[in-house]
Amino acid sequence: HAEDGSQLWLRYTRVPANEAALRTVACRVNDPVAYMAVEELQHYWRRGDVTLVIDKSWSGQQTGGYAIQSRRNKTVISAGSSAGLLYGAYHLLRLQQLQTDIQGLNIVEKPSYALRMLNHWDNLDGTVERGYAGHSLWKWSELPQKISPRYREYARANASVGINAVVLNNVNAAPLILRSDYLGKVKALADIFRPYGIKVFLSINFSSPKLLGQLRDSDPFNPEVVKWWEKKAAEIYGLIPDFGGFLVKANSEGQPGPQDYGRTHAEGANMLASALKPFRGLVMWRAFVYNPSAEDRAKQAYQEFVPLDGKFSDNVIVQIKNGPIDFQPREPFNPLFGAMPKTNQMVEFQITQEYLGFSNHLVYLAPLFKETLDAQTYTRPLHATVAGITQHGPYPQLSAIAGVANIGADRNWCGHHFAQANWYAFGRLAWNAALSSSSIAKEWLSATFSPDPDLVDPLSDLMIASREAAVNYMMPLGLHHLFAFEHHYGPEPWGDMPGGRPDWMPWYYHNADSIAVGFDRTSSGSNAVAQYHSPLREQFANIATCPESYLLWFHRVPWTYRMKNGRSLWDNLCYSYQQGVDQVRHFQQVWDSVEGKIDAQRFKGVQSKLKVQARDAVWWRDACLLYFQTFAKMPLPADLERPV
Ligand code: GCW
Repeated sequence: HAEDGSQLWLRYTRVPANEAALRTVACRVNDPVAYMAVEELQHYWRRGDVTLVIDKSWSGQQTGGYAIQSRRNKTVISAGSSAGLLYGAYHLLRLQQLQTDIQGLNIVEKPSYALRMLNHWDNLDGTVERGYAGHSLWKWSELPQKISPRYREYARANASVGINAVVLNNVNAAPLILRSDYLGKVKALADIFRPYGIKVFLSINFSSPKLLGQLRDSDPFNPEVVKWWEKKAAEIYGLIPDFGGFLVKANSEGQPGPQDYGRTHAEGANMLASALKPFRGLVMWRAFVYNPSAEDRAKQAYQEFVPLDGKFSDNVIVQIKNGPIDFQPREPFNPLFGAMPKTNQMVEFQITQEYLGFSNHLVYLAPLFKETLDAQTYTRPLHATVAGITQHGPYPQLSAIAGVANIGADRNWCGHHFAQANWYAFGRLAWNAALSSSSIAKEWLSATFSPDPDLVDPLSDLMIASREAAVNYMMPLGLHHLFAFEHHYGPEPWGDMPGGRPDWMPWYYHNADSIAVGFDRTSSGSNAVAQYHSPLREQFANIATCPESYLLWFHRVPWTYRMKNGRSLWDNLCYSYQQGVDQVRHFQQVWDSVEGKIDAQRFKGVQSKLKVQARDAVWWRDACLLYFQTFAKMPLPADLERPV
C-alpha cells in the first residue's frame, strides 16, 4: 500500500478467513447501520467473540451512546441505537489498534453533543472556500450517476470518530443547490452516508425563493415565500426522509437575509424553522454578522443577537464562531456564549487553516478548540463554560457543535498529513469535550503512524506546542488580523487600501503609532469588555489583571510598558516572534529524529512542509517586527537574531 496518507487513521489490517472462522460477531439488529458495525468487526476484529445488542433502557438513545463490557468469553457492545453499536465497534477497533488490553472492559460512553457536524465550504463549481486540500470531494457534475469510492471512505472516517452530520455546501450558498436536479445529487450522497449514521444538511441562500423560484421577493412575511419553502421542504424530505436541515449565513458579508425586508434574524430563522418542523428538521442560524460602521466589529454579533433571545423557535440553533472576530490564531471566547439563556447556541470552529498557514503549517488545533470549550463565561452557576453552555441549552436534545472542514480531493484528504489530526481531534472533542488535547494527539499518532512511544511521545509534545508556536510567530500578545489581504496566508500588517473597508484593514486592529499599539476595548475605547460577564469584564478591563496573551486584544499599550517579566512590551514582542521561529526549528529537529520510525514517503512529505513553515515563521517575524519598529523606534534586543 502506498503510504500516501489516504488511509487516514483507519489502518486496520484485514483478518484472514481462517482466523475469522474461529470467532463470531453476533447481532440480531437488522438495519444498515448495525450491519455496518458487524461488517467492520468481521473484517478487522481479531480478539475473540463479540455480541452487539440494542438495549432500550439505554439513555443515550438519540445520540449514539454505548457500553462495552467483557463477559466470560466474549465482548458485548450494547447501545440504545444502531449508531451506538457502530460507535462501539469503532471503539473496539481503536483499542485493538492502540494495542490496549481488552480483558475486563467496562466502558460507558455518551456523546457530549447530539449533533457533531462538519461544515463544508464547498462550491458547486468544485472549488472550496478556504479549502487547502485541492478541489471539493463532491463531484457535482458526475452525481448522481457516478459515485466516487471516496464518498464512502469519507463517511467511514467520520463515523469512526463519531461525526454524524455534514453540511455539504458553502455558507456563501448558491441557490442552485435547492434545484430538483441538485437535490437528486444530494440524495445520492445521503444514501451513501446513511449506513454510517450520518445526516445531510444544506446551506441555503435566503433569496432562493426569488432567485430560484422566480418569486417577487424572499420576504419571510410574504405568504408566497412561506409556501415556497414549505413545498421545498416537502420535496427534500420526499427524497431524503432523514434530512437534517438548513445552515444559514444571512445578512453577513453581502449575503441576503431577512433584514433586506426589515425583518429580524429571528423572524427569518423561524420562517424556515416552521417549514422544516413537520419533518423534524433544524435550522442552524449563524451569528457571524458585522458591518462597516463606527462600532467595534468584535461587539456587533452580541449587539444584534442578544435582544433576540427567546424569540427563536425551538428547532433553531444559533451557530457562533469561537471568537468575536474571525478564527484568529488566538481570540478570547465570543461573549455571546451564555448571553442568550433562552436560545440554543452552538460553537463553530474552523478546522481548515485559513489563518493558520493553510495546509503548509503543522498546527494542531485541539488546544485552540479546548481553550474555547473550557473557557468560563460566569453567566450562570452551573455548566457555564462554553462547553457547558452549548451542551446544556434550553433544548439539550438539540446540542450541537460544528467545524469547518479541511477536507478536499487530495490523496491525503487534508493537504498536510498532520492536518488529518485536526479533523480527528474535532470529531473526538465533539464526542467528548472533556478529552485532553494530548490524549487525542497520542491516539491519532498511534493509529496514523505507530504506537511506538519513541515516536508518540516526542511527536505529541510537538503537536501540543504547535498552536502556541503559530501564535508566537504570527500574532503574539493578543495582536490579531495582521494577515495579507484576501488570501490570509502571510503577514501584511501595513496593508491598506484607499476606500477599502476599514474593518478589513490591519491598522483597524493594531492601531500602532509612535506611542502605543493594540485595540482599546476598555471603557476608554470600544468597551467590548462590558459584553463579558463579571468578573471577566473587570479582569480584562484592568491591564494589570488582563492575561498577557490577550493584552493587545483588550488594551492599547505603550511600547515601553513593563510586562510581568520586567521587560518592555517592545522587547516582549521581539522575543515572542523569535520564540515562534525557534519552536518551528525545534519541530524540524524532532521530526528528523523520527526518521526510520515511519515510512519514507510521509516522513519526507512532512519534512518538506516543515521547511516551508520555518521559512514562513522567519518571514512573519521579520515583516511584523520591522513594520512595528517603524513606530516603536526601539532597537531589537541585542541577543535577537537579525532579520534576514
Ligand atoms: O473568515 C471569513 C472568511 C470567509 C467566510 C466567512 C464566513 C464563508 O474569510 O471566506 O465565508 O468568514 O465565515 O462566513
